[in-house]
Amino acid sequence: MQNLIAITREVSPAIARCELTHISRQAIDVEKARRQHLAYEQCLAGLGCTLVRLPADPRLPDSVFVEDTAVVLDEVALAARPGARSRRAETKSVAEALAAYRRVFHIHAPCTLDGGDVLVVGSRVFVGMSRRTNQAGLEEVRSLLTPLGYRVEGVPVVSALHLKSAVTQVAERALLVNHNWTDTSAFAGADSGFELIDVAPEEPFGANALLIGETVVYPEAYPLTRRRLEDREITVVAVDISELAKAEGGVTCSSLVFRANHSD
Ligand code: CIR
Repeated sequence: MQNLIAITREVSPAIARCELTHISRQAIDVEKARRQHLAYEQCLAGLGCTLVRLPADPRLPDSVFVEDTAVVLDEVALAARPGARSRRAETKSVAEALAAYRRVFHIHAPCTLDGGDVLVVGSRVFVGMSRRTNQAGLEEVRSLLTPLGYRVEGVPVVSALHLKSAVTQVAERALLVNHNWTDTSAFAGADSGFELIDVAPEEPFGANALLIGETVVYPEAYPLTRRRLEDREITVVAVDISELAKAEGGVTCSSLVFRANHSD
């Protein structure tokens, strides 16, 4: 089994003040969110991840969503510069934790980049052009990663928070997509090599899945889409993330999963 690391962060006691873009504010039960997050972490551990758990920060409401603070590749890590001002201070502690595993490059102003907008599939890097990630952010990722052999492409995000709200990898050559939320032409076509699996129309938020090895960690809330994955022989482990979903979080958002060593 690969030696995988999962960086996570405890739920902030201030999560009620989280950023919200596409859903309206509902009360969040912090204790329940913590229990669900713990079960999620245990799920990652059960899939072979060694957890690196960062402490909660009462000044940073959204800090449980570590995915947005960095992008980790085999060779390097990028410390992001989140599009939401309230989230910028989240990157420091994550970058410090990442420094034990990777050389860390920092994304600087005027670039903005949320890790949730970066989908890496093999040597292809898709960067969502969203409200959180700007053109300068895309160009900076391109200039840092092209010399390492990655092909970096911008993808318009139409009405989702992040690219990975609308498309994620669920098998070596398969992507789960919500066609209404992003332009899927970058992934489609005979030469792309990707099978595109649509979310069930009743489950528009169902395109966010977390692939670890050959298992997909997936929200309990979307059984119809889950069946579509299982019908294709994809192994799915369901987790209940209902409280963090009220903060617009999905299953990829709450961890950064990567190989401990480049050679693994
Ligand atoms: C935010 O709006 O930034 C948080 N409330 C939710 C972030 C979710 N992260 C993600 O999709 N990668």
